[in-house]
Amino acid sequence: MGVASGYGSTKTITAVKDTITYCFAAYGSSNLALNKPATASGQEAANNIPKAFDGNSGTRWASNSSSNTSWIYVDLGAPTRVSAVNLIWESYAKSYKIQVSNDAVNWTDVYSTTTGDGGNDEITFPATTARYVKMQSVLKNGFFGVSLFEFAVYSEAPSPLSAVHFIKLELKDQAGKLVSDNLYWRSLDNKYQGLNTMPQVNLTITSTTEQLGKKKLMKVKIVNPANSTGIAFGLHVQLLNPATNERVLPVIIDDNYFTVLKGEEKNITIEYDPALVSGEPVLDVKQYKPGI
Ligand SMILES: [Ca+2]
Repeated sequence: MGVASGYGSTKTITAVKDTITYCFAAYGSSNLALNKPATASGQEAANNIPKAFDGNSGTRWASNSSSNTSWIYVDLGAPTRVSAVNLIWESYAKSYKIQVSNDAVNWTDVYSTTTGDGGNDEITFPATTARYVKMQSVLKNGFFGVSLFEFAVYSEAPSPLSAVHFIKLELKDQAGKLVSDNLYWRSLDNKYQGLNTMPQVNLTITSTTEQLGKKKLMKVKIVNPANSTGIAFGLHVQLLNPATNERVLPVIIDDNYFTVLKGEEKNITIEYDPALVSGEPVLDVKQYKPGI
């Protein structure tokens, strides 16, 4: 399916005891410039420098100058990998540069344009290491100076999400032990049509069976190879009677209708009564398809 190009991107959150909610962007990396100290060629009292870095696209920095060459830079605190900037303009520069530096004196251009048209500029450039990231105006557009609602800096370019996408949440304790593991699917348009066009994935399935009193216990390992075509969504596991192709019932399966991401595996057990099956049961694993 249209798996987000950000597939596999992860975000680790260090939660504090009693912190029960945490908001985070479900894509790309986080904004490195958020609430970081910054410097500019000038500012308006009401529209001051921090307002370009407050994560609020309703507040802005204004240069308070009619100069063409206003500038603003953020201090990330330490040399940091950067490869993308997002500018949300109020009053834009037609011609401007993005520059980086490690001493706020010597600046290197990583991006420049002479055809700026304001709005939202999502800029990417080859990854580099820098402590300071600057927007240097060369030619403003409006009568007044330049003004930015937001100036965000990323180590990785934010990836656009497909309409339907998956969110995997893992909760680990301080020792790194997995406490809970949940997978969610979400649709930006509330239609979930993308689930119907996901490719069927070639899974590697192996099983062993052992006697468990009068019952038998089948241990099943389902692997979604790292180079597969995508996510194995909504896997339905059942045992079939080889003679009739009918389901063997009842069986006790410790999980069902689960999803296995690329490069991951799932282990389940199926307990059944061999008296209900003539011969060896057939293990049937089906991925979600519309209509079944
Ligand atoms: Ca703002």
